[in-house]
Amino acid sequence: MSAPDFPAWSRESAGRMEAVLAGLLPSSRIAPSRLHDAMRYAALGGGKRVRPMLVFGAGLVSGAEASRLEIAAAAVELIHAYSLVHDDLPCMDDDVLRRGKPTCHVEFDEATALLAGDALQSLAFQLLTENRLADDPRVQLQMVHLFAVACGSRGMAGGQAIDLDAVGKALTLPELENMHIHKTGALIRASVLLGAHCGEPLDPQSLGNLDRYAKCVGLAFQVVDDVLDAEASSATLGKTAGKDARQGKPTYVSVMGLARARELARELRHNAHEALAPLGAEARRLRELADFIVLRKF
Ligand code: GRG
Repeated sequence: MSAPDFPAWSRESAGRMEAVLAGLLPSSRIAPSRLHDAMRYAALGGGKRVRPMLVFGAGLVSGAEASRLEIAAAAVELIHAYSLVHDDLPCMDDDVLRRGKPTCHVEFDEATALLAGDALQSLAFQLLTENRLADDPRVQLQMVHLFAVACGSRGMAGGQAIDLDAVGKALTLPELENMHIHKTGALIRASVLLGAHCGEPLDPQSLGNLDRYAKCVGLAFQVVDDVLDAEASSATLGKTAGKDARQGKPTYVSVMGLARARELARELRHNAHEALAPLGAEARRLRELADFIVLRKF
């Protein structure tokens, strides 16, 4: 039987992620119900599930078992969901729309949203430590470590701090890139590396190629996000469009203009493909994901 095309594969992957998360998240029937309800609200029923797909795609390169990849993908998506809940809070981006529905603090309340984000983060690490993800426990420890670094002050949370500090400032291109390498890129890179480590050990060159790919798609993701923020409607994006410009946040579009930002996304896609070239047919889904990230309309 031939492999499914990318739309079918991505639909199947997103559906699988939804089912896995629904089974792993605590039930709303269990106390504290309101907190569990908010966690499920934030993590289920929406999102493109790009990061889980990167985990699955990288796992195909290293021949990883599906059950291991599902846990790694769930951990990454829980961290992503937590970051969105906290990012939307009044003390940060103060947003009311996410994934086409009211943000978590609007649907529940600020304190519940804060706790839901905290608990989603803890659950992610719980999953990585209570399930076998690699044959060698030292590799698994290394995976938890790289994930913790990617989420923390030298990764996503640090990127968010740089972002908050940048409001109203004119950043240079290297400064903007540094912010996004941390804020968006770190978790995307961790997704690819976690997926790869779930399988057979890869040689350092292959791991290096995957890392280069991840850095390119991480940056491309943000460049495209900025282009869409400038071009698309809130209805298409499922979140408030045009907000960055209104808040005086530097973006790729404000720093280099729309045409050059589009060109940069194309260059990064090309570089991502180049990084995958030595990995052969097993890297097909990662190649298609780079295309999806750059060509998406939402
Ligand atoms: C609060 C610690 C902390 C971090 C927040 C990632 C992040 C840092 C904030 C998200 C805000 C944002 C809009 C960032 C730009 C890029 C991005 C991560 C967009 C949202 O990701 P998608 O498009 O969302 O993958 P879906 O809903 O499809 O999962």
